[in-house]
Amino acid sequence: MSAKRAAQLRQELQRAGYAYYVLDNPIMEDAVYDKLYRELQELESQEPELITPDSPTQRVGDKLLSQFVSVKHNIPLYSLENAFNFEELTKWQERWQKIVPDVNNFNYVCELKIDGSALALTYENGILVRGVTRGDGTTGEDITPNIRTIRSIPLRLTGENLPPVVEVRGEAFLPQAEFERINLERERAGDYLYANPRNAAAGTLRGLDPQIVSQRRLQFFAYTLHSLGNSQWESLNLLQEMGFLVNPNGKLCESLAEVKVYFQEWDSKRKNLPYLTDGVVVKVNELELQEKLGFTHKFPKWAIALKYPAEEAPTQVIDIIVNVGRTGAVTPMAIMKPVQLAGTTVQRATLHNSDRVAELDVRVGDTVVIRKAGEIIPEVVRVLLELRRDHTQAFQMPTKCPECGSILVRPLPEAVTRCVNSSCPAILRGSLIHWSSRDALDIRGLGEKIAVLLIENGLVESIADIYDLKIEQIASLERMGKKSAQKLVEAIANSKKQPFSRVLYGLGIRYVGNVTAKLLTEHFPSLEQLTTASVESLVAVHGIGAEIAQSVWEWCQISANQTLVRRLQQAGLQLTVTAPEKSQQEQTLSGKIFVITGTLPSLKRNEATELIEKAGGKVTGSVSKKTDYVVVGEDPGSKLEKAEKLGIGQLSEAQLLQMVADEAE
Ligand code: 1X8
Repeated sequence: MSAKRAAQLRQELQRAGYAYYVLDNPIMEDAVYDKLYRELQELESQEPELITPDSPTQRVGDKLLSQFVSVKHNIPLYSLENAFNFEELTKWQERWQKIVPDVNNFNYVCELKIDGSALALTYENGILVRGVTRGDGTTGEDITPNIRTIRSIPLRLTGENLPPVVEVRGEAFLPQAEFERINLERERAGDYLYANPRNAAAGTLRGLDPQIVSQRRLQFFAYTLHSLGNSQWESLNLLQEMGFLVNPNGKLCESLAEVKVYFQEWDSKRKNLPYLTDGVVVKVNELELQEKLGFTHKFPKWAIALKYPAEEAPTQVIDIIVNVGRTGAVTPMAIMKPVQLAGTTVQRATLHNSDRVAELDVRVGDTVVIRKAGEIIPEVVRVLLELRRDHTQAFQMPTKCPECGSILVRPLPEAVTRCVNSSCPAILRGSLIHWSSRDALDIRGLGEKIAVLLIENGLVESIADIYDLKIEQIASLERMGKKSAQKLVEAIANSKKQPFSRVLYGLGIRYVGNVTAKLLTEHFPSLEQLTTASVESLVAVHGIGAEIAQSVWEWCQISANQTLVRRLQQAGLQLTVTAPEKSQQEQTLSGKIFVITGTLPSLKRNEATELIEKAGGKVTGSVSKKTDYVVVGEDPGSKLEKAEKLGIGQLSEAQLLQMVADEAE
């Protein structure tokens, strides 16, 4: 009686789990699942002989493991040879074609290379009996109890006429969001952080407590099937039929030309995936041909990994300097041995602030890992302490401004150290560069080099001074001809025609980005009105928060700023709105729809909403196909799941702030 009931429950729970974890298409309410699961547990505890190894209750063992046993792979589980460009890919083809000169009818299968941990699973009579890590390719570790916790790995294969022993290989990995959640948890617990999802997946799989492994939502993409089928493409289909999760993005290609297209297509598309990929695996499709080609002592000859340029790279710190920005903020920077990173040569990385430097404990001479996240300046991710030399010294933040010598201050609770000397040449230089930048007065030819020359030669002590510059003065500067001097003077004169909102943005008032500047000029159509406005009347403008209002008001109280404004007026700049300015156009997030889920690390939800709206975006409450981005915080809800399902781009708070950076500065 109860045996039959147990079998039915097992089957039904298996079906529901498969629908949920593999098909990503639930067929049962969570509460119903839980109820049935508990019923099965109950039956099994009353009659332990009812327990089968493929019962859903057997996913999570309650025994702590002591250590893992080494197991030799029947067929080596080698890593793949890498190709870093198409030339190397072509050479690979030439190499294998030499081995089989009479073969001219073949295909390739392209699959995304998942940044995880390779596993070999053995099924006997359809039941999972063993799971082994790659190890050194010849021998791995038997981690079966941990592997059983991965819900997208079937404990029993589906399908008829399966051979008595089936071996399946694939990649266990952590989705990016799960990786971040785990690291956050570890940070709270004071544990060291995993450097990337791959390390986190590998570390998790080798953990000795299956309960903990079970809480980390590892996933598994199956990609290799031994002893069945005639081609890789067929294998992928068979694996799917057996109940595995197979990455849906594989493609059958007829030539390297098609492989290239696939590779390029996925270079941008992969950024929207919820897991990391670092390249494309290219395999000869025909299994018979694969067998003929065989292996070198390290790699299969019939497959290669075509890698995307690394976004992280090791290099060495030559020096740590501090940079003083136009707001006086002092930023420590690492100067490094030049290194290739995501396609560009990098030799500087930001260390953000003194807290971050202390946390990293980065020192001159250290070997560090740097990373490029999006478009921003690369950052130092961590120090390879094992490679630290003797006699290195911890970095000390200077107490005096390296440019003007005045004492630096650090107004708590800010993490930022500042030079507060308003006539500091670094601040003047930064202000001038900002003034002439594209979104401000757009003065072509007045970049960093010229700004430095003008200031060093005493020609400019205030932004307003550039409007008094004479052609001869500029022409007398190092490496400046008469012609370029003439052009620069013209460009400066032309900037007087720029609208008031650009002037306001150019002044570089804290928190007044170009969007806020436009908003302010709409409500205060002259600088006169703006400088005499009260904090209350500023806050009254929809979209202007207390911080911005306070910042604007304070700026206006400073007499040096009042002098600057007067001089700009005399020079003939536009300090009133002449033609109506549109505020909805040219905004960074114009037309983009956002959904926020979870608790963000620093912004409150209404603050994030405000930021997005100020940059022209829209925030809605639920995820749909129309959503452009979800901003993901801690403990994200079902919105994230839905977004993942729809393949919608995800942003961290930091990335959101990056997107709206020029609004918030
Ligand atoms: C490693 C990987 C392979 C695939 C995806 N991701 C990987 N990390 C795949 O074939 N789809 S194959 C492989 C290996 O053979 N070492």
